Amino acid sequence: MLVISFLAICPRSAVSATPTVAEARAFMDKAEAELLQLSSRAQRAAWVEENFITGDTEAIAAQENERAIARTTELVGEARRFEDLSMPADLAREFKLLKLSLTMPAPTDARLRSELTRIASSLEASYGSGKYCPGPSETKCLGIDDLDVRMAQGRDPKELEKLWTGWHKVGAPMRNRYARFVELSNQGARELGFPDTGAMWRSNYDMTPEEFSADLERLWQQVKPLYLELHTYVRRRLIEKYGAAAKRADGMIPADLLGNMWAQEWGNIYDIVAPESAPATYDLTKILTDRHTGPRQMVEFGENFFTSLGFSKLPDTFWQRSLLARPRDRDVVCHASAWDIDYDEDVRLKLCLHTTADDFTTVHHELGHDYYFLAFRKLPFLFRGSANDGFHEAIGDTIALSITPEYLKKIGLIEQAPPASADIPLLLRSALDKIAFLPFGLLIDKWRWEVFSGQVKPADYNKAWWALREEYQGVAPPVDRSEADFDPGAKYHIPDNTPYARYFLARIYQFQFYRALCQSAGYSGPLHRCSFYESKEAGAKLKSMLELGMSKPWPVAMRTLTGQDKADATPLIEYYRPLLAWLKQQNEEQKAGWSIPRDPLNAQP
Ligand code: X8Z
Ligand code: ZN
Repeated sequence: MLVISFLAICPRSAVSATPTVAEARAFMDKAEAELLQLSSRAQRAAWVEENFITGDTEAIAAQENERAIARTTELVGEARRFEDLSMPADLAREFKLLKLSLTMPAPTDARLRSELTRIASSLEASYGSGKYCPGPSETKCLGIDDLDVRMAQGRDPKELEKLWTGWHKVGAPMRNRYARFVELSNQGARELGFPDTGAMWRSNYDMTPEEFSADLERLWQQVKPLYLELHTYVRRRLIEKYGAAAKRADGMIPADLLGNMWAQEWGNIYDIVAPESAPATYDLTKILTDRHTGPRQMVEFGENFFTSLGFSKLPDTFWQRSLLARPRDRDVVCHASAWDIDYDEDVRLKLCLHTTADDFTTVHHELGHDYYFLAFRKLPFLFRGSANDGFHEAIGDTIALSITPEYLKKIGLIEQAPPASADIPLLLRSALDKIAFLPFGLLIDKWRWEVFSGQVKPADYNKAWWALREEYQGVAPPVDRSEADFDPGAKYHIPDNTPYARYFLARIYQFQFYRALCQSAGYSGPLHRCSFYESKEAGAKLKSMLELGMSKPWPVAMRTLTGQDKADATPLIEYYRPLLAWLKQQNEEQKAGWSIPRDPLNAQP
C-alpha cells in the first residue's frame, strides 16, 4: 500500500521506467563503494585462509566470498534497468565489467550459493595441504614446493615416476566436488545470461567469445612450428640420456622427464639437452645459492629492477605482511600469488621461495602483479584490473626477459658475460621454458571449457585431460591413468578456479611488450640480448599502460605500449629466430611429431 501511494505521488522516483544517466552514475558509484568493501573483506579472509589452512579459516573465507558474490549478483540484476540507456563510454564500460566481474558465478539460491563457495574453499585447501610422503626411507612429507625442486633436479626415471605419481594422488578426492562445483557455477553463469561459466570467461576480452577462441587458435598456429622443433630435439636428447625410459613408439615424451611436475616448462633439464659444444654459461641457481641469497634478497632483486625504471619502492607494509618462505608449523597454499588486499597500497606476495633460477623468475613475475595493482589503484573500482587478464600475467615476465647476461653482470651476479657463441645455448634454455609452455597454456582452458559446456562429462574428466595433453603437448602420463584419477586436480589453477588462457596470452604479449620497451630504451641489436634495465623511457611507457588499468578495451592499452592493437607472435618468433634455424639443423634426420591414439572420447566399440 505504502509503495503504491508513493508511486502515485511521485511518478519520477529513483525507480522510474526511463532512468537517466545521472541515476546510472549514482548507482554505479554506490555499487563500486560497496564492492570495494566486500571484495576487500573477502581478500583478507582468503589471505588468512591460505596462510593458515584450517577448517575454520576455510569456512570464514567461504562466507566472505559468498557475501561478495551474492551482492555482485544482486547488483548485476539491479543494473538491468539501465540496459537500454545510452550513456558515456566509460560508464557503459563499468556496467559491462560489473556483469563480467565474477570468475565464479554462483546461483542466487542462497543454499546453493553457499554450497558452491564452501566447495571452492575446500578444493583450494585440499590442494594447499596436499603432500607426498615418500615412505620409510624418508620421514618428511613433501609439499608441492619441495616436489618442484625434486622434479627439477631429479635424474633417476624411477624416482621421478614416484614423485609424479605420488603428487598426482592429490587430485582423486577432488573429483566429485569438482563435478558439483561445475554444475553450481554453471547455474550461476546461466542466471547471469551466459550459456556456461567457460563462455562467461571467454566474454571478457572485448570481442565475442567465438572471436576470442579463433584468436587463440590463430596465435597457436603462429608458434606451433617452433614448439614442434623443440619437442623433436628434446625428445632425441632425452632418449640419448635415458634410453628406453624416454622412448615411446608413439613419439610422445613421458611427462615426468621434463623437469617439471606438469611438463609445462622444461628449463630445468637444460643440462640434459644443452648443445654438445656449448661454451660454459652460468648457472643462476648455483650463483644464488653460493651467495646465500635468501627469500628477501630474491625479492629485492626484482624490486630493484622496477625502481631502476622509475617505479617507487615497495611500501613498508609489503615487507611486513608478505609471506616469502614456507612456515614450518602449518599448512599454507604455496603456489606463488600476488595480492591486492585493500585495492590500494596494501599489496603483498605469498610464495614459498627456494633459492633457484626458477624462483628468481617467479619473483619478477609476481612483482609485475603488485606494480600493476599499485599503478591502477586510483581508478574507479571496476577499472582496477589489468587491460585483460593476460596483461596482468605478462608484466613481470616482460621484466624477466631483461635478465640477460649483461644485466646480471651489471648487478654483480656474474663477472663476465658469456661470449656471443653462447647465444644459442641461452636461447635454448629460455625456449625450454617459454616455448614449451605454449601448448600447456592453451590446453588447460580447452579442457575446462569442454567441462563447463558439458561436452565432457565427469565420467570422462581424466580421459579428456590426457587427450588434450597428448594432442597439444605430445606428452604421455608415465603410468596408466584411469577415471579413478583426477589429474586436473593436481594442477593448482583447477582447484583454485583460476582461468588459464591468460598465461598463454601472456607468453605472446610479453614479447610484444618487451620489444616495444627495448625500442623505448633506444636498443637496436638482436632482440634476445636487450635489457631495458635502468631505462626511464621504458619505465614511463610501461607505467602509462599500467595506469590505464581496465578503463579501456585492451587493444587501446596494447596500442599505448606497442603501437599494435592485436596479439601478435611475431616478436616472439623474432626473438627465437636464431634458435629456430639451429633446431631445424639439429632435427634434419628426425621425424617430427607424434601419433595420438584413437580419440578416446569418441572411440568406437
Ligand atoms: O600461476 C602462475 C604464477 C602465479 S599467477 C606463479 N603461473 C602459471 C603456472 O604456474 O602454472 C606463472 C606461469 C604459469
Ligand atoms: Zn601471475
